[in-house]
Amino acid sequence: MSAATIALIGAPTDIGAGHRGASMGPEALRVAGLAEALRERGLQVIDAGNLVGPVNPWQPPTEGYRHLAEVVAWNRAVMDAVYGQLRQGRLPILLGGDHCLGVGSITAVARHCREAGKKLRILWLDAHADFNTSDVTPSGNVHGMPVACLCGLGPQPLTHLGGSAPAIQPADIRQIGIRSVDQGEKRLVKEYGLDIYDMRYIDEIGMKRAMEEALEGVDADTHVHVSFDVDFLDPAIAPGVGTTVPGGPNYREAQLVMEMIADTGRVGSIDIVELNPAFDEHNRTGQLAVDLVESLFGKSTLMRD
Ligand code: B3U
Ligand code: MN
Ligand code: MN
Repeated sequence: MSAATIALIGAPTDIGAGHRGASMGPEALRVAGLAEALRERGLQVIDAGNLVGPVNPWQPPTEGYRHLAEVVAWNRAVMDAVYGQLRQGRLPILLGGDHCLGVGSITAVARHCREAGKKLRILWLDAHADFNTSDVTPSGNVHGMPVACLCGLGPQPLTHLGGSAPAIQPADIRQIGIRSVDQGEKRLVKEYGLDIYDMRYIDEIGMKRAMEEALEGVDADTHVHVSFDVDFLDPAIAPGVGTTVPGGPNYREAQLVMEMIADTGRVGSIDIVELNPAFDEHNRTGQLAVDLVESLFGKSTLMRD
């Protein structure tokens, strides 16, 4: 079976973030050789270039949100681009940009799955649960809210980006690596019954078993979407993000996560978000992200090829 052509989609914005610089993420991933690395694995890759959207006005929150109109505009562009690539049978990789763009990306993926009669499994790799609302957010930054928006909790233009709401059910998503959840956010994730594999749980049972549980039920009819927030990784190996949280997966654990996802053979779309070159050291976090995405496409660290 020939693998789907991969389409890289750049979304150079930090519109939902608390620090400037994630707008440079797409270029840092290109400079780190993402397309070339995947081609070397025998994959077909096209670079669809960068989307355009409003500049970041860098304003304080209004009614609990920073830059909501601009966030919506970027997410619309992302949704249309991701859906367009999926319709052509391609495997989109969204190069963010901050994680607010997960709303547009996953709304498109969910629509595609409905139309194709596929089950959806979202693997949300992140230090944060990203389940805040305007009532409980400590910052107003929409990159802390995309999972809530996708589950129907949030401002109407984001919850209804694809027409109807919610775009997904909490049961569609598994969150892995979580270690920073705000007070009000904790109550909400419990209320919505999110399946969270936090670092405490991973430390207790090990990454292998955690991933086996997170991937349980993935079968030939499942579309796996990987939403990879680079702050998932321990800051010791990935300093190039705006919001570092200590105690994340190390290099070996992160590789295992990617390899176990690759083994399903069901990856249909990916987000790489929150890479912030302004905080990086000679693009080492960008290079690590490329390395891990190679593993997501089957580059084994062991002799299994
Ligand atoms: N939970 C905090 C911080 C945060 C969420 N996502 C990131 N940072 N990257 C908030 O502002 O919502
Ligand atoms: Mn995130
Ligand atoms: Mn995060």
